Amino acid sequence: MPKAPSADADGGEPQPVAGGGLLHRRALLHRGLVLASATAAGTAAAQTGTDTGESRPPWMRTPGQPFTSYGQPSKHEAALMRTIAGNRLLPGNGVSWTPLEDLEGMITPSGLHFERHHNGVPQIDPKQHRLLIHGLVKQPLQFAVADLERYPMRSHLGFIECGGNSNAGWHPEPIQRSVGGFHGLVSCNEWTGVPVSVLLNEAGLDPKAAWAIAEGGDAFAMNVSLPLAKLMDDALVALYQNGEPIRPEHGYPLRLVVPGWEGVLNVKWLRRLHLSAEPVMARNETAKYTELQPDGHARQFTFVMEAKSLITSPSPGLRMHGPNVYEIRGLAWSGHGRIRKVEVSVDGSSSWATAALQDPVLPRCFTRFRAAWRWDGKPAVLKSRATDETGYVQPEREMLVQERGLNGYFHYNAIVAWAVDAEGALTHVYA
Ligand SMILES: Nc1nc2c(c(=O)[nH]1)N[C@H]1C(S)=C(S)[C@@H](COP(=O)(O)O)O[C@H]1N2
Ligand SMILES: [Mo]
Repeated sequence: MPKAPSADADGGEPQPVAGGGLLHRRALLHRGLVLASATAAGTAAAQTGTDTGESRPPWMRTPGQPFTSYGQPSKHEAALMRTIAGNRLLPGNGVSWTPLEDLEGMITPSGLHFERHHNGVPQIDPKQHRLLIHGLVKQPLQFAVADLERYPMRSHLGFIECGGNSNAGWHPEPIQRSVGGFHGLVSCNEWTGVPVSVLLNEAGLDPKAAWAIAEGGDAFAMNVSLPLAKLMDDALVALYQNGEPIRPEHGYPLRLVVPGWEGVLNVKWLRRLHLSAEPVMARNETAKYTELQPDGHARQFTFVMEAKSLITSPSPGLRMHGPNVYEIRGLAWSGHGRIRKVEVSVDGSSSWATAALQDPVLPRCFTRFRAAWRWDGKPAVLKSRATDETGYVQPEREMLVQERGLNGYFHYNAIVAWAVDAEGALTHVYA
């Protein structure tokens, strides 16, 4: 087999593949590369495993805790939590952010999935809850949750992202927050339920039906219009989140899941699908989730979340610990399908190296990327750039602002830059 010249399998020095010390994406798998953070094992008994009795740590000297009926995180991880930004007068209206910088892999734990509620979390009795399908159908139908349980199900492993996620990126000055506090209105879960197409086919579609108005069973009775073609393609009436019944804050007992499309369309506590010929022009598709562009026209029905990526580590709030080899870690996703490529730059876009994509790479789903970086201790500017399977490339901020102006509020997906100073501190910059 030909040897990759830049990632020497024999333990030689991995060679840079881009400016600033970015190494080949396979470099981290090779011997030659010492991350030098473990303490060298000495000869003390604990380090050789021959310690006994009092010399062992306390948790090895008494029996452990008994079983728990529902597991909880370690008490040492009590700081791992969502950041809440509720409305003072109406605490049920607001958001909570996922701490993206503290998580690994591609799945967001259910308890850390971001939240966006317009009027709080309804406490729904699943026995009383119904889903009504009506309007331009041959036969209106009503489903109890137990009825839906009997239909064939399917899972979608995918992200839900609020259309307003990352909107601080439109600020004239770069805001300084953690990755989660800036971009954490996106999370990735396994959603399982009944394909909407199965239920609509059972009701029988009137040929005039082109839209469905989905309504939630919260005190806001939030509603949105969805093109019928998307619902028939891959939308789900989800009952399960990460394998268990959906958490109350994410739509218990039923939620619409619309893969890759704006968060607001994923109606929680779903109670109605009203088939119609036209959209309903609800508040969340007219007053909100639309935006004025430089040419004076408003963008409306911007359903798909475009490709985006972020470096979650290192990132603002975290620190570099001296010159060394680091694994740059991040997340990429696209509402159009699979992520094809993520590139990383540590010299502010002068040069780019291709990051490794961790399997599985699924459509409309978080994709974890990793790149090896030998930091020499000098100031650097870190960026990541995603390309999806349609060939769409995540734009630099300047390009996005040129195209959309600064009246924007939604759909901010520009390349994000972190500056590293000589002390190893990170800040958000426009570069
Ligand atoms: N019924 C109902 N559905 C809703 C909302 C709501 O307030 N009520 N918020 C929407 C918005 S704007 C978003 S971004 C997502 C958030 O989903 P999550 O709270 O599960 O993350 O739910 C959407 N579905
Ligand atoms: Mo949203």
